[in-house]
Amino acid sequence: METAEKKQIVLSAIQPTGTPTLGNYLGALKNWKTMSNDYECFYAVADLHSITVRPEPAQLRRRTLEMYALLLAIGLDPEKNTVFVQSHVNAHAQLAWILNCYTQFGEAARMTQFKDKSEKHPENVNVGLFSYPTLMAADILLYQADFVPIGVDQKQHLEITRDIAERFNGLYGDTFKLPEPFIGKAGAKIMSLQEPTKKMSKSDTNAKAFISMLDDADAITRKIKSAVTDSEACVYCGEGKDGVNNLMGIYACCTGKSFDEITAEFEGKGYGDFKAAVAEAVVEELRPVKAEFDRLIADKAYLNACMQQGAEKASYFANKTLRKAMKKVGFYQL
Ligand code: ATP
Ligand code: LTN
Repeated sequence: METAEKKQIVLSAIQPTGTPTLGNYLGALKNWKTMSNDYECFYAVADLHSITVRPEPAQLRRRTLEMYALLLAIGLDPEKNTVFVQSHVNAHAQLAWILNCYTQFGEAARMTQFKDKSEKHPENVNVGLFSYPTLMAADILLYQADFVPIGVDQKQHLEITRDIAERFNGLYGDTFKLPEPFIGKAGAKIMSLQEPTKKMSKSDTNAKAFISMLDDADAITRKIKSAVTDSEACVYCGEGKDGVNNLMGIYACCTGKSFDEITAEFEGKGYGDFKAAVAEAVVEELRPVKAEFDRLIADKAYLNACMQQGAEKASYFANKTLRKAMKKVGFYQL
């Protein structure tokens, strides 16, 4: 009898800290969608992580629902994939505690995101911010994930996840699969439209620096037209041409064209034509997502039902790994 080949497992998560940007979309979410056809996928709204920056409670609730709707709006099928909210699956916080005890203070202190965020929010350098990577490791290891689609800024957290898993496996025998990062080439790091040496970030105070996934066509076109470039007026990817490189990356991600093809397409043309084409490609890319989001966000009962189902499916898998880890550590079993 023919047996269906077991699919490899993918897990990723995104924090509900605001409307995601084109950077989040091209760097991470678009790959989530692509991978959802070929892998067994678990995708989470990382609400536990987001309280490290103490959001206003009503805002956190609203953003969690919106982020969940947005994940379905990009085309993730809640029947085929497991789409859930992290705090609905108790195992995440439970395994994170265990992993805290197998992580050295020094290795957590080396995380650049921790250093960056502590500098940005000196008034709230909490222990949750410090142990952020062990919660992320728990997210990943609970599902025995083979691949984790992320933007390049999260690579260090993937490395610490592997280190913790290896250490635990070394002490107690095989418990966790060692996950590989999956970093899409072109969209790995989309830069700010205003300061193209900085990553595009939804928390940027200058709204012209980022494109939100729910911006309308006018706003997208305006922001791309005012994107910082250089005085050369020649479309190719080169050193010191951060703004143009970034727009080329965005265009490549949206159209599937290579950098060489893009250079050829705009030979002899200026930045005006180039920017107009980039804007149109981005508008077309995001248009169906926004339409589907608007439809879904009006149907809270449906979203709640999907969340409930996602939480149950995720808990089933996560609890299996959690029980295994608890047994290995030596917790008394009833
Ligand atoms: P913030 O800017 O508020 O600190 P963020 O935009 O980095 O947050 P996260 O929720 O931390 O958002 O990231 C979600 C995913 O998007 C991660 O996989 C991250 O690597 C990816 N990502 C974020 N910004 C970019 C970017 N500019 N380019 C490519 N990928 C990105
Ligand atoms: N820290 C991630 C969000 C995140 C995540 C995860 C990503 C939380 N848990 C597990 C991949 C796998 C970020 O994007 N800032």
